[in-house]
Amino acid sequence: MAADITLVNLNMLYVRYYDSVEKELHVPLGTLYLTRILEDAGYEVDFRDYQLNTYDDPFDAENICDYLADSADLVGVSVMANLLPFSLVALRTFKERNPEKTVVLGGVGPKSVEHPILERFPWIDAIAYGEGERMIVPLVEHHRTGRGFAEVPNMIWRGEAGQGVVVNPPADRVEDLDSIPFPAWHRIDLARYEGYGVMTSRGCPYLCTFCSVAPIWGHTAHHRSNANILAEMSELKQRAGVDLFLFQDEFFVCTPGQVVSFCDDLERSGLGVDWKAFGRVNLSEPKMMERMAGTGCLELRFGIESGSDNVLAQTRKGFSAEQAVAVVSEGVHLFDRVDAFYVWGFPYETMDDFHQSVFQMISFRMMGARILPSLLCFLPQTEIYRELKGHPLEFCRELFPEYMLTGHEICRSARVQIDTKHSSIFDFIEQHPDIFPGFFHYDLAGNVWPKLKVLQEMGFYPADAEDVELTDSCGAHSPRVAQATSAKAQLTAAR
Ligand code: B12
Ligand code: SF4
Repeated sequence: MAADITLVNLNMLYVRYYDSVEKELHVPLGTLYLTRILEDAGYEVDFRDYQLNTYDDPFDAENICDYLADSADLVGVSVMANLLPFSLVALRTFKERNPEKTVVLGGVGPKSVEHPILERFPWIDAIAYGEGERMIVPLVEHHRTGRGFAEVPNMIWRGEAGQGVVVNPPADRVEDLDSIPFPAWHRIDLARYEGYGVMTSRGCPYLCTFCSVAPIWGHTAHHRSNANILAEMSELKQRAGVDLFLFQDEFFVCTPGQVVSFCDDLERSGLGVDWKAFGRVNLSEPKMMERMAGTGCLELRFGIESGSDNVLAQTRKGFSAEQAVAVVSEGVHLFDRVDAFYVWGFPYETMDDFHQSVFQMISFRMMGARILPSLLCFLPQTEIYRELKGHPLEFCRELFPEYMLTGHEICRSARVQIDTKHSSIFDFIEQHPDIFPGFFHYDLAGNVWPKLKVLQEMGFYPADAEDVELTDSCGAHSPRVAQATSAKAQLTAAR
């Protein structure tokens, strides 16, 4: 029997550093959640994880066509912003060869640019927004029965002639996250993966202006119960011996009380596993961090963003540089590793502000924290992008915000190199700055280059291939436990 839908995960970590390709297989949560929902409702899902492809060049339209050669009539593709250009280009070829198939995009990549995508690229039939659990069953059912998209919630689609782009009303958010069944773990060979992510919550109530996650979930957070999270962890441990979990949600640390209660329940469960999580400076008090470290948390990651109170205030970060210093100095004595994420290149970040960040980064590095700077990325759903009010951004083929790798560039230090045979993808990005603003920069000459020079001089970007060996490709998600760097780790090693 032909499947009711082919669901493809295109969310992947793939970076070419010098001569090597860094790939890290992470469980594809979004599409596995949807697969499970559909299976429970009696539909047949052809689930495919493109992370497992074996093509020499995974980012070639021909290979995507080959990969989808025997797909169902309805094809749903999950994509992040970095692979949005490639996906759009590749799906064009796919649709040319399969005009009868319906192509639906989903995931965070098309967020806030659904209209121009549907207006300009007729080979995309519709784009899903919000939580897929709310719309995936009606999508498949209405497609099967020929009713189209008109009554499917959370859909944006191209209407009949003259109707333009139609935005269907949103479904309510899922408030009781425990009611969502666990991802369809039985559809993947768990043992092949390195990163086992778990989402303990959805959404974040803060209003950081550069954030691309909180707007996706509408600035409202919902949490799973401890029992529900632990049941998922236990299932993964039983199925595949998973003993390191990556809590991928931004608001795991929501209140110290909640985190301590989770640690208590984790200890009581006797699971005996390690984990990593994201924290928030103003919510991370010493007792809570102590409890986390005592129950297997190896790594806590903070979005510090800037060492300048001026920038912190303008980005509405909700804490001060002094608070960050207090929390990081405490954290490095408790965890094997503390990650400190910074964003640089804000339009209003003066060189003075920037130097305050660099000074703080150096201090934290000396304490053993791992410093992860990222050049500001103007994703379309962010407030900081809207604040530009049309101020033109600049494109530079040698330099992308770390985020925005398309798969074709070779990273050399902070610079990227592009083989001319792939230059059409970069032409495509340049032709659509409103769809792909994340690849563009604010004031290269006055803002980006001078700051990058300082960061390179201070060793925050790898200078050569050897340095790269020492760098984790994607600090935000790394499933590795080696190379502990904190004051705690140094102390343990010295004993
Ligand atoms: C886990 C994760 C990863 C994993 C993905 C694992 C995988 N195979 O799926 C890995 C490690 C690969 C990854 C990599 C990257 N990531 Co990441 N990642 C996340 C994280 C923390 C959680 C994603 C997740 O699992 N969510 C849980 C599921 C349930 O939600 P979901 O995927 O959105 O899916 C739901 C809906 O979107 C919808 N849906 C999803 N797909 C589809 C498809 C269809 C057809 C339909 C109808 C609906 C639908 O239904 C789902 C259920 O409700 C998010 C932050 C976040 N909170 O979202 C960042 C995030 C997605 N990542 C981001 C980025 C930028 C990256 C990188 C590009 C860069 C980086 N430095 O992190 C890299 C890729 C690097 C490279 N060069 O290749 C950004 C994306 C921004 C954007 N607008 O695209 C986010 C939002 C974080 C951020 N702001 O920095 N990431
Ligand atoms: S940057 Fe972090 S704290 Fe700020 S809104 Fe986004 S997820 Fe929330």
